[in-house]
Amino acid sequence: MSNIYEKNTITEDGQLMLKKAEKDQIETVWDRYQAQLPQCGYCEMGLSCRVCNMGPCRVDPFGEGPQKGVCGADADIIVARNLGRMIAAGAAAHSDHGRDLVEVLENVAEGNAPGYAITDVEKLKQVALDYGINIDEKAPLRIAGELAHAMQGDYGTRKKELTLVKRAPKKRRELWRNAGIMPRGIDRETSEMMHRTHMGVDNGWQSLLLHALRNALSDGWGGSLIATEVSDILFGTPKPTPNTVNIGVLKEDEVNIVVHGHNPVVSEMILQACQEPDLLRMAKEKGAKGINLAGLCCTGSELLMRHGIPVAGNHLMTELVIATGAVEMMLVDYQCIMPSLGTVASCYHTRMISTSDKARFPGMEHREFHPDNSRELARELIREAIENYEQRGQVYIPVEPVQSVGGFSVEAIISALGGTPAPLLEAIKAGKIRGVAGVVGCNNPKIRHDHGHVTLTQRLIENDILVVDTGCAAIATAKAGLKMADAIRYAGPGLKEVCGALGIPPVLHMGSCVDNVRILILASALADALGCDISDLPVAGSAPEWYSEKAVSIGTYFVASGVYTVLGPMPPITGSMNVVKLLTEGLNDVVGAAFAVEPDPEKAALLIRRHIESKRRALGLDA
Ligand code: CUV
Ligand code: SF4
Repeated sequence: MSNIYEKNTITEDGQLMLKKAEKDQIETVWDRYQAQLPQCGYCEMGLSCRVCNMGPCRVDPFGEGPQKGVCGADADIIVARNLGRMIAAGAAAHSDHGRDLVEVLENVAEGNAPGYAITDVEKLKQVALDYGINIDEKAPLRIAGELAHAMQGDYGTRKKELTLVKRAPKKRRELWRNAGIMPRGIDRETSEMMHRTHMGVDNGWQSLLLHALRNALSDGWGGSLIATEVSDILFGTPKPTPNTVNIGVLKEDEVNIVVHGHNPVVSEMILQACQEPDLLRMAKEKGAKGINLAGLCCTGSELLMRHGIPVAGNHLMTELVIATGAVEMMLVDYQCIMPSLGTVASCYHTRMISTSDKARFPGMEHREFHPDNSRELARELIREAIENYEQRGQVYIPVEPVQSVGGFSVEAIISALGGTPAPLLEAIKAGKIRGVAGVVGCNNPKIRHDHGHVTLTQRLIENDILVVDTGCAAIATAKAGLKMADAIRYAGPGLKEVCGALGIPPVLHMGSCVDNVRILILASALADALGCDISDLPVAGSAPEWYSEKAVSIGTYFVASGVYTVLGPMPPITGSMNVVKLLTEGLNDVVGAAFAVEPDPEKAALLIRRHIESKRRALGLDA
């Protein structure tokens, strides 16, 4: 690693853009990270508490200073409470995203959402059946209305168990009931987490952590699953589609529109507007060859999965994309949108638009999308973006895009397998594929950008472990060329043979962060086919570069669902060895899986391989 650019990121586009940003005097996430060092040691260990106004308090990890907060809370309580609140925030974010989709579904049913429609009627019917809705002789819109209503019921307090947990293996559901962690209501579990962590409520670190599992399960088998299913119903269930990735997807001679955030509710309407003939004509009149839509982060993955729309980068690339000077307009909704973006854009001609009623950003113009105005507003904004093309200064797009294939919903994977999971199971049984690993989550300036995702994934596929990925991890491996049609050359002999025969890459893009539930559904299908629980399978999860509270919720519902999960960056829990031990060992006795933490992806790959091989032995697969 010869220079700071190479130290910060493994990507060529990232390195070149960092150099450009420095020349343009743009401050990036890496600069601000450096300025924060050393970060607060108490907070890093989870030992500071701001829950009430007798504090803030901190516990001295060396045993010299205070060992208790003003209220008397010790390190175990403070660490568990802090972690619980992280999970509550993450679960709330995913589940509120799901709620916004349910509202669109409801508006579609009522005829109040021009431009939106029911795209996958089959899926609508199948999910409605899961909800016990009678679909006989009912028009799709009527079913959609009833389904939206039933889903809203899952958010509240009317149920003993969330509806869609029925998709988990029977043994798993029994385990959740026995452990007292069956999620009941999506909002309820988050609300209860906030209640329990109020001063003077739950001061048992074990009971706090158990509820944290339930809270995360309400995200994974509730809010996120609803988000994915309703997105498929409204916008289509993804099928394998070719696409391109990295900053090279921006076009020098076209109007570049970038969508960033999470909810396809906005990005899908922008996509429609970008394809309108009159707007394309207008772009040509302004001297552009066309309108080029590209995505960032998870809303990028949503468009990539369903329409093969290119993705310009993942989390740490979002500032650098603007520094190309090539972006006419960036539209954001919510989550993972750095509040610095408006400042970066002020150095270029890029217009920054915030679109959600619940998310504002400095230096952005607020143009609010609602189901009834989305179509019109999207067209209006694209028109303004085209106008802005004339304001462009110098443009720097230093790389060529990389080819990749995305769109691997569970339905698409099963169909690639010929209609049943049996061929995948056979390949696993025969040992050609040793197991399956989900590699998910964010970027974090604490880890060299994309190094964790790409290195871990390479080591796994070399060793015949099929990788399924989502979110920023999925964009990282796509940029690294691991999802090209001929990426099987990087795979071990068994995986290469199986993927080659099926015509799929060894790394399958399964979508955005809410789509992590697709991984759970796939795991459940494998467990059901083998007649075992998820925790018996040769599968593992990993979040090599995670940063967000959502990722903590995801990791926790993976583990609570029985998936051994290796985190890259250490969560703020090291102030309590009791909490660390429970999460990394004790949970095995509760949910049959636990966390590990390993920032070095080479070592993380060994942990995962060891885990997968031990599960294979336990199932008698290599006897
Ligand atoms: Ni939702 S949560 S940085 S965009 S994956 Fe990317 Fe994914 Fe993490 Fe955010
Ligand atoms: Fe301090 Fe207790 Fe209040 Fe936390 S809840 S800030 S530890 S007094």
